[in-house]
Amino acid sequence: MERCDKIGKKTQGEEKTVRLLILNGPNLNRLGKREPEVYGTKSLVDIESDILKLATEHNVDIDFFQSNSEGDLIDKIHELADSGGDGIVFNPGAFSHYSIALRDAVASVDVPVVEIHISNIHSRETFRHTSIIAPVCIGQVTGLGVFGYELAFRYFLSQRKGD
Ligand code: CA2
Repeated sequence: MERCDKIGKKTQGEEKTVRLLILNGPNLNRLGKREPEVYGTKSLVDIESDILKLATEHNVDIDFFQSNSEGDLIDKIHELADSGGDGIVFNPGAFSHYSIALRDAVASVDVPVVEIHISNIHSRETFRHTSIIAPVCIGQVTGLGVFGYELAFRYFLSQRKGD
């Protein structure tokens, strides 16, 4: 059974275009600088350039956005949805654990969202065990390191119309 409708739009030449957003919340712009034992050694720029390479190979229209501000993340979610985007790979960072406003933003759009965490939030401090955003996402990847971004990206690829 499909978890969500197939994504993407047919263009004239029957090629399917898919538009995805890789969205990162607070402090993720600091990746690679500290705590490599928890988050690995890659910077956010490294992660984004790996995904951009994949997106180019698979003809996916991709956008990247990181912000430390709740409101900017909310605006970006609305913007992607209102402009007919197909999916969001979202690491909400610490907002996962307490931002009702971000949860509401995800719930307010039709666009499927996959939540990702680099670390395993369930094996860390108790305050990280709950994501209040996860229940309004179609799924969550946690604890698989930065590979989680690629897995979520590939999930959306698998959902492309005609694939
Ligand atoms: O594991 C994840 O991806 C997290 O979303 C990362 C957040 C954390 O608050 C979540 O509980 C789990 C932290 C963002 C990055 O924080 C840094 C801390 C030190 C060095 C670099 C980044």
